[in-house]
Amino acid sequence: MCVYLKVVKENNLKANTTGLIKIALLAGLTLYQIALVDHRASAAPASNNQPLWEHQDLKCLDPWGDSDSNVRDAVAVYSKSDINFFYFRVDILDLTNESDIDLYLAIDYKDGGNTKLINGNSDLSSDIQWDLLVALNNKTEHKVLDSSYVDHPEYFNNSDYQSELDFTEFSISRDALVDWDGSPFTVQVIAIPHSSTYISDKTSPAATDASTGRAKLVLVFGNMFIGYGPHAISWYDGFAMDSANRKGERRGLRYLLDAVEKYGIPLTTVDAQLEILLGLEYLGINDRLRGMAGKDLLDIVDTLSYAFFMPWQPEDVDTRAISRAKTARQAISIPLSEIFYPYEAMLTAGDLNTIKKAGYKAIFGIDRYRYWLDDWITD
Ligand SMILES: [Ca+2]
Ligand SMILES: [Ca+2]
Repeated sequence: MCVYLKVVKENNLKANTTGLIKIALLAGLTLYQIALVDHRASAAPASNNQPLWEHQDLKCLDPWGDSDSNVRDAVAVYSKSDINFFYFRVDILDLTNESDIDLYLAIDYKDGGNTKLINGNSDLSSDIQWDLLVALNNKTEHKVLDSSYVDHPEYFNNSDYQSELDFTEFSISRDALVDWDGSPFTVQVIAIPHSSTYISDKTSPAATDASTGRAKLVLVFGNMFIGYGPHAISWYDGFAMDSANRKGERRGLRYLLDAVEKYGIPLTTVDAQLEILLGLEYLGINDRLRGMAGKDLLDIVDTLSYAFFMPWQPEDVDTRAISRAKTARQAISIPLSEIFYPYEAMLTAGDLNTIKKAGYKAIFGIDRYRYWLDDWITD
């Protein structure tokens, strides 16, 4: 398989999906997200017996690229609690072991409070009136300050920096919120270069009962399906792929489908061409595809091979090609998609009408190919 669009770190995507993924969706059609792998917050095992993070723990997204450095660019804030502790997680665009960062979590859970992060220093302020301030100074020192700037180390539970997964997590005792009435409270993260006098990044204040919903993540694979065998089954099961460099490893479409089923994350594929679907029928793979489509786990975008639908053909030729493909697809009980993918995204503006009249609600395009048609798409 090859990945046409390099998907950068997941959290970057969460912060700014549309900015990072340059998918050329064309005007003139009713567009909707094509995608559509729902993103889950990373459920990477937390260290120190901290709980797993789930997407509902994600309270706030913050833009990437709004900091003086990637190592201090906060992109997401999470919180959760159990009977003993409050747990927080902050995703950083590129947390490294060498990151120079003082991270503050301001907690506003009752009336009154402070905005200054350092007593007497008005350069460094939160937007909320915090009553409790957790300070993680350059990863070596931590404080839990009350509104009188008194540190309460007894309230600090633990912390961890995950430089590979680019987040830090930490927890404090529930007792730290003295006189808390139990209602949702507000948190804000501020990142500062260690011992500096200016703010690198500041997230929006977020309530602990807030939700960002689930972000959309687009992963585009090409050449996932192949319709001639015995190569085909290897393509699916991965036996023969790159065996020289990856001895004993299997990788192929099957494993992606396994993951989709295991985690219940819907998948849209764009390269199951008609003749390939017929090949997959012979191999029995379509049984699985039909089953997954029936459970709304799989949308196989309608597409045609080279020379069937082409931008240089008359409209009636393209119209007939689409129509016959739909008929053939229905004959093997592969559900039609509401999305059409022109072969390698080659099409002209005039083709949009043809596609729309064929009943499609959106097209899938790949920015990579726009140069073939003289830059007719812009970002
Ligand atoms: Ca940021
Ligand atoms: Ca307050």
